[in-house]
Amino acid sequence: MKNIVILISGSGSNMAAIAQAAQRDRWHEVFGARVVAVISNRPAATGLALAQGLGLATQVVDHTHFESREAFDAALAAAIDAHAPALVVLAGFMRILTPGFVRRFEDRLVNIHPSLLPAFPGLNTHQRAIDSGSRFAGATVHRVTAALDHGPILDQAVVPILPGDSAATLAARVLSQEHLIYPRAIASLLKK
Ligand code: NHR
Ligand code: GAR
Repeated sequence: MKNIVILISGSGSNMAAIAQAAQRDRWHEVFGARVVAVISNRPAATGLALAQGLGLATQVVDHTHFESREAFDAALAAAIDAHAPALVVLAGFMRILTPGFVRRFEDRLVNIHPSLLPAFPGLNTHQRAIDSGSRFAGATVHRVTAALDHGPILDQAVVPILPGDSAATLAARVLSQEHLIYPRAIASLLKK
């Protein structure tokens, strides 16, 4: 069995898109894969209730309870390891991971970032894309390496930046594409 663990911090819409694709496309039968747990670093993440509504087990590892990034990452790694995952999926997960954590899950760790990487890594992506005068924005699924938002690219989607866009209207347009490409990129990793 290929276990999938999804890490979230917020609304969890990418998590839900992946879990729904897994059910709809019968990943259990096709790939021997299943989403086994959703873990949030924020107890207030609304994605936790969404995951429970989809029948998924949830856990919280609250980063504010740890005095260093290393201590938080060690607790998070232990929670993940309990599921012996084939894939660890960052879906709106908002804590930078230490090199030790990345090494431990090397080749099993993927992220979706809401820009056309290598443009606009890091935070506040949408406003920076608008301010740059770019005509296009998008989303990128990539492998996670120690260098933030710089791992090998697995898939991308492009959307236009329209006159009058705010960060919020652009983010919504990008997010609807994320929900298509993230399940597709994960399915293609499970195929291997
Ligand atoms: N960790 C590593 N090592 N490499 C990557 O590529 C990572 C990663 C952890 C998260 C997601 C990423 C994104 O897609 C991601 C990629 C958080 C921050 C950040 O600055 C930056 C990028 C991403 C996620 N976080 C602040 C921090 O101090 C906290 C911000 C907050 O809590 O709101 O960790 O954009
Ligand atoms: C998504 O747009 C995701 O790409 C982005 O946050 C949103 C999370 O939405 N991720 C980051 O910015 C990571 N730093 P979701 O919780 O509804 O999936």
